Amino acid sequence: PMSENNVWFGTPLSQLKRAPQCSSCLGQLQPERHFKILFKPKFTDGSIPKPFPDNYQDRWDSNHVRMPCSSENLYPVEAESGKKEVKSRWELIQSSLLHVLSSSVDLEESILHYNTRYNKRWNFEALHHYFTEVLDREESSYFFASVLPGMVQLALELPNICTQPIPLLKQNINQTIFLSQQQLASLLANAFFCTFPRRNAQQKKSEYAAYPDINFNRLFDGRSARKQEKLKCIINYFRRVITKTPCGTVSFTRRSIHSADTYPNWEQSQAKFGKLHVSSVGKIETEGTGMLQLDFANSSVGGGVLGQGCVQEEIRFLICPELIVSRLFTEVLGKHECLIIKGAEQYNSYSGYANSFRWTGNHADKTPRDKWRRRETEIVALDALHFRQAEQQYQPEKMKRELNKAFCGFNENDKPEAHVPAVATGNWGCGAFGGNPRLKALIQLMAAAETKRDVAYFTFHDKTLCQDIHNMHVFLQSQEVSVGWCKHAMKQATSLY
Ligand code: AR6
Repeated sequence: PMSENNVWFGTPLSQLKRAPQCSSCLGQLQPERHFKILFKPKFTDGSIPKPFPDNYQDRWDSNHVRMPCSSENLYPVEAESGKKEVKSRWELIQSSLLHVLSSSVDLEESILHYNTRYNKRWNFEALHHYFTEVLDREESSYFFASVLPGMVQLALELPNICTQPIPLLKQNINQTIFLSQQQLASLLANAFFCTFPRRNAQQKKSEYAAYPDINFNRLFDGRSARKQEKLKCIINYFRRVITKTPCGTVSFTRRSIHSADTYPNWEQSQAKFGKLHVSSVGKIETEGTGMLQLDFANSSVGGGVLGQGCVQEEIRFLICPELIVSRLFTEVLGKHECLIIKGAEQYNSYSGYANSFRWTGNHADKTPRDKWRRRETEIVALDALHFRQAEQQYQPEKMKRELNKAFCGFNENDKPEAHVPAVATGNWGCGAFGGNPRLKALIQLMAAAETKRDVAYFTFHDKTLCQDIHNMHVFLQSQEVSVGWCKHAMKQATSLY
């Protein structure tokens, strides 16, 4: 039943597996070696999960996030005598933020008070523009009278909200961190006020050089219209969480498959292609609810969300700002790694893309929660290779890298097939990263076949691509082509590269 006007082909979306319908029953949430749970995993209806342990534990080392409220967080200040001395930076932060802040100029001054080194280097143009030109006077005074004090309180409550040291998700270690949405909000408020220590230095040798930046100073800088839309998303998020603290949780899992023999021997693979829904309309985050949703990531997760970037990954992080917290503790992804985030809530609606991206208002997320209080939204951050020269992507080792990366993202070890939701994806690595969508579609279909997942593929308005991917899939299925044969054929076809 195909015509030129078809917007989708293949299996109807309604026949692909999604959570929660396909989910297996979760056991009791409890700490394990690779599970760090920062709250008490006993949930009572509607209440906010309580931090665990009861009292703040300070840990100032290279395996944990260095917290702004640590007693070891010291800062040089000039004493009245003119002599330099070191003071508790948290005290400095508290006293600056507890001033009455009634304009963005006050806010800038406060932030710089404990970031004096950046006095001349940071610029707050976007922030000033937002509060003087984008918001009208009334909206602006509402922010400084009602929202900002709530944000300050949320930030300064950090030692009562995040009591347990937060481990860093370092390369080559499989680990999951569970945080409550309240904890995420407090961490994000601190990021907004640029309080995280050691995260501003940009040098190659600085301690966090292999981590994304987390303090929001970059978001405040410059004149671009994009920043104004980003600020609308962020401020709406804070308005929401200070009005009503969300009671859910979110988990962040670093999955690292470093042993080569865990990867399929692609050329020997007998796996057959599964179901495909391919559509030129629809988006991963809307039509793909309950599926494993791809984040077309940068190895530094979140990419340019705090800067100029405004494509798939950045937009996802802006509509679901809790994702931004991953930047606090996720070391740059290695080639055999991905980050899986379960439970992030969507707070913002949007339209457009890149320069036409606009915040279009608040979004009320109705996604059900699982037994561990996470929204049934699963996102996998997968960084494709960035091809500056198109021919490079056909080199066998590049194709293998992308196959293995996709495998790492899709693989749920031994979970029975009935319990793995479909993958919701699209032109992964084919925008900013310059990949060929026909090759990348095939690579993703192969990895999905190997991990027994069905695929929902959104071509983002490209009807020809939609038809082509469908035709390719029909051929592969009707000829009962195996993944191994396919890999072999790709090698032959690209032997010139
Ligand atoms: N749903 C489905 N498809 C989409 C959506 C969506 N919501 N948004 C975009 N597309 P790109 P990359 C399609 O360029 O090439 C970021 O800065 C659309 O066709 O975001 O992997 C990251 O941080 C688009 O052209 O992904 C990385 O640094 C295509 O997906 C870098 O970009 C690719 O989107 C990753 O670049």
